[in-house]
Amino acid sequence: MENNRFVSTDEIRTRFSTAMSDMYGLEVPLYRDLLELVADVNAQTLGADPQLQTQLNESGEIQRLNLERHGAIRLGTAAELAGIRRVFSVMGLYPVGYYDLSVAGVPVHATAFRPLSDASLAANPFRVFTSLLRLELIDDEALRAKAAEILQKRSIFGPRVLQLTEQFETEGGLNTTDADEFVREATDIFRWHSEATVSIETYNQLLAAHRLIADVVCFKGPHINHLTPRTLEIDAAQKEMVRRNIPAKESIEGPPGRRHPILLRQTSFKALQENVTFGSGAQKAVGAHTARFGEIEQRGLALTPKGRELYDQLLLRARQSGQQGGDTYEQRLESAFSEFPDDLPTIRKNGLGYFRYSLTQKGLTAAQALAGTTGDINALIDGGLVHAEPIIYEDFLPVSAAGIFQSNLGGDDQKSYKASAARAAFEEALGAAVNDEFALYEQAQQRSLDAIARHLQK
Ligand code: OOG
Ligand code: NI
Repeated sequence: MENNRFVSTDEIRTRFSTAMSDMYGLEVPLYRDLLELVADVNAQTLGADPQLQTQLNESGEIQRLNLERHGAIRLGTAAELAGIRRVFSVMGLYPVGYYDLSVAGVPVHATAFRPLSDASLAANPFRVFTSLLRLELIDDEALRAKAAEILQKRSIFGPRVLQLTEQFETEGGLNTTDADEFVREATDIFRWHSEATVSIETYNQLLAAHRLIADVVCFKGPHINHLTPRTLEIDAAQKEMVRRNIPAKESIEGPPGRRHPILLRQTSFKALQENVTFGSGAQKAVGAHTARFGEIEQRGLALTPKGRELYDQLLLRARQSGQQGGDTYEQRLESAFSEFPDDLPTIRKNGLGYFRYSLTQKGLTAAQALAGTTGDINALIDGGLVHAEPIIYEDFLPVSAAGIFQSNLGGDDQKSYKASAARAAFEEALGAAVNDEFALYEQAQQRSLDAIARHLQK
């Protein structure tokens, strides 16, 4: 009874992701065009593929499809990251995975805040790629100190969002009115501010060190830099972007197109130039800043460590074979990935991906007869008693993330940092360990197997 006073964290997340989408749509109208495009492509894809429609209906995926989005934010200090962790936990978002972007010449490291349980992912899988700036990677000592000082002075959280977060933590939830207020206040953290907090000189200095440093340091808060809807057919979405005159990037990131999609594939439209006012009084100046963009993604099967290793290997091969031959990147990618099996039984039997198992109608009827047998899963599948459904990848591509960063910062300068993962420092700033994504998929798979075993034991 007690808990009925509270709305669920899933519900708060849905209200939040809707509010964010509405806000971003007002800030970046091209994002609304993208949503429309994705809805059109999805409707067309489903219309043309009744089998896919049935599969999405059966797995419940269909319910979340139009709600599904991810966003990305970039934070400046450890305190901001720790605060964001508390705010996000009110909406059932928890840190998963560690992403070291220094390998790609981007001075940040990151985690993905996302729901963990099957039920919460099904209710609304909204996720936020959250980066933390690594000032220690700025070589110029004076500039580093200046950036730190600017960041120390800002407070990205309003008092009310912190109060409501604390109330959630002490009381165990928020009622519907408080949840609405929380959502309004939390959305406000990620709003765009067209007035920079620094002079144009400081902005340019930071921009020269790295475009991303300027993006994080010079503004009042961590503006949401993109929101990404999920499409069922990214090749069609990419073509459609071009047809509708949306300034799409040249190629799709991630694995090539396949019959059975793996991990995720992403494309985007290029970052917008937006007017910004710098400084005040006599120093006031008008300039521009490039940060915000639009992105579309298609999600596929979650890979096991073995599958991920094969993926990394093939991707590297496609990239490195660039020098020789006249093939396009797409062709090289296709040819490298011909080594990655593209039928579900082979993927499954080779342990390359995660699956969710369930008894079929036939299996449910036969369960009594099978009672007490140990149930070799492959035999049960071959006998048509058990169905294996790919588990969808809920995370981000490290390499793709870097590509997206690079292509959307607006410049083509390639910085390089000595690759230096600093996971321990990141977790200390976060105030918690990040969850292991492989363990989460493994557990989801195991839970489905346990449920079958329990059924057979009855
Ligand atoms: C985040 C880039 C990562 C993705 O989809 O891989 C990302 C950023 O630019 O801040 O969103
Ligand atoms: Ni993204």
